[in-house]
Amino acid sequence: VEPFVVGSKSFTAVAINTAAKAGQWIKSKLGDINRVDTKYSSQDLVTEVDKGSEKLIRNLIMTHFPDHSILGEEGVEPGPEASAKALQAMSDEEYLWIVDPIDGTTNFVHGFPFYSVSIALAHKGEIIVGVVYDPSRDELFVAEKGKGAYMHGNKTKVSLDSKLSESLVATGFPADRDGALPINLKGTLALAPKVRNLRSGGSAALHMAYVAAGRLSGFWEIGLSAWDVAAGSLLIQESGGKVSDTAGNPYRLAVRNVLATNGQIHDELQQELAGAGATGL
Ligand code: 2AM
Ligand code: CA
Ligand code: CA
Ligand code: CA
Repeated sequence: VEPFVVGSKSFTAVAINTAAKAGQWIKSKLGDINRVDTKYSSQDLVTEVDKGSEKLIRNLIMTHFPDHSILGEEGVEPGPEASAKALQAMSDEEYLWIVDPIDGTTNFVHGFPFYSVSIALAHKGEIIVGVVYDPSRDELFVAEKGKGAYMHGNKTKVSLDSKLSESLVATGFPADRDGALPINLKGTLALAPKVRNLRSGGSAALHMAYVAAGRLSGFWEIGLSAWDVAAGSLLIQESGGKVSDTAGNPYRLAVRNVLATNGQIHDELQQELAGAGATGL
């Protein structure tokens, strides 16, 4: 991957190095968690490993780019309003790093090996670097605006599936049982008979990396935050796919209800969600 270079420092190199270091550290802590706390709801989990990973990531980024700003999940009050507000307060920063220190904390807590570190860099609101790292498989997905997306030196490309009936589609079951979950279940009910099959791995960032790599045809989820999606959105765009909100409006950092596909099935999937009344709150 040819990195963006500013002076002698490469944004992409720092993003890669930081995600890899955090991911390896997280993996070393698997099965060694003393306490699981809950945040917004009883399904919304956080561990000292989430906080430690975010600290490690912040320290590394700040060492290289002391003038840059960092928006990280564990630096923000829990709940959807607080995360939207935090993003809004920072969205005018020239360089903003958007960090999910563990995406898939529930999996991490249970030892289900599908979790990731997600790091994106936005310049004046536009994402220019996106990295998602899966420590369980040692897979690193990297995208640079206008320069393509890669997994370990190989260009990633979205799948060619052109119909829902030939598509493997993932979703996420939100922790918010009163709000987002019932909506997601409506969409699931509508789509399950139409697609080849559904999957739900439990890491939005990794699902998006899989859409970029052609392993999934599409993905949607209700009630996400910027750090779940930012890096994955660039991976998909640079792999030839499409990212929008579930109503079909173009992706932007504030999107909470995400629809991400190979492009081919985008409209069909969007119409099914809309028809089921499952595009959001
Ligand atoms: P997290 O593990 O970083 O919290 C699972 O459906 C996906 O939803 C994961 O990417 C998870 O990210 C994300 N998610 C967003 N909000 C959540 C919440 N309040 N509780 C749990 N998972 C949440
Ligand atoms: Ca979380
Ligand atoms: Ca997350
Ligand atoms: Ca997280």
